[in-house]
Amino acid sequence: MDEVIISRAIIESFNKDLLDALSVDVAIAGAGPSGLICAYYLAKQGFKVAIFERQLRVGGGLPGGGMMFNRIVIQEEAKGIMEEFDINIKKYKDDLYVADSLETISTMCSKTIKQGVKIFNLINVEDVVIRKDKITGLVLNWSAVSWSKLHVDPLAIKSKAVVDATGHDTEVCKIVERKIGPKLKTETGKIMGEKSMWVEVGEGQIVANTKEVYPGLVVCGMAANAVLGSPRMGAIFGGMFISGRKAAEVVKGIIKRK
Ligand code: 48F
Repeated sequence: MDEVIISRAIIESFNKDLLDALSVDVAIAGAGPSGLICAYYLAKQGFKVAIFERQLRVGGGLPGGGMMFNRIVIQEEAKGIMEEFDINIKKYKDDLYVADSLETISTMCSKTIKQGVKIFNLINVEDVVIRKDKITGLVLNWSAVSWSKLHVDPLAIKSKAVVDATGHDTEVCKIVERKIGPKLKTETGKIMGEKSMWVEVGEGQIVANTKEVYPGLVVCGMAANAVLGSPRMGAIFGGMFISGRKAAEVVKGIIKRK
């Protein structure tokens, strides 16, 4: 065993994947539940997908469950997605089920990677590439660079569609609004902003909010509700999952249109 061989194995293997990700069908910002599910359904249909996640770990808000009680609630409509991933759920009451948040996120992450999705953690999406009024890629840098505020120029990748799955922060849409002006497909052209918690309305609107908000850019998960001005919903995740699956269909439509 030689230290240099270990180093070479890591660098060569990672670089091969990163080079391959320079041109993908779909680039997703954020490896929370909606981003992972969107990626899974796209990869299952043969699309080449990369996710860029700025944290060390995947999962976004899911592992934390509700107020650090590591359980999530899902409703009947999302049961099929839990079954597809083979995640245990227990009926609680009426159409509500409870699942272990750690089992949920680890299984989703594992199955998404096994489906062929490349997930790059510790990489921050800091800008987009725009050509002829269309988003055509992402601009990336190491999270450590942005956190330490070092002045280091980023690198860029090309994609046929981009998904903003960055949750409450709607980071990609914020960049678009800042750089292009109020051109998002919302009432004002701007990010409408997330409203206070209202589970029924939030869960009811999230799927309709999952759409293309600028040519080549789709919003899903909590980002969809925040951009379109709908409420947050806390630790119920059915809407997030169904939004991720719908985003995959919206992206498919964009790619076919080209
Ligand atoms: O926040 P997050 O889990 O978003 P989601 O998939 O799910 C929302 C729920 O977790 C919860 C909820 C349930 O009702 O409201 O909040 O919509 O995952 C978003 C991920 O995006 C990453 C962030 O670290 C998180 O893991 N992220 C955010 N900004 C960037 C980013 C960025 N600029 N570049 C890369 N990743």
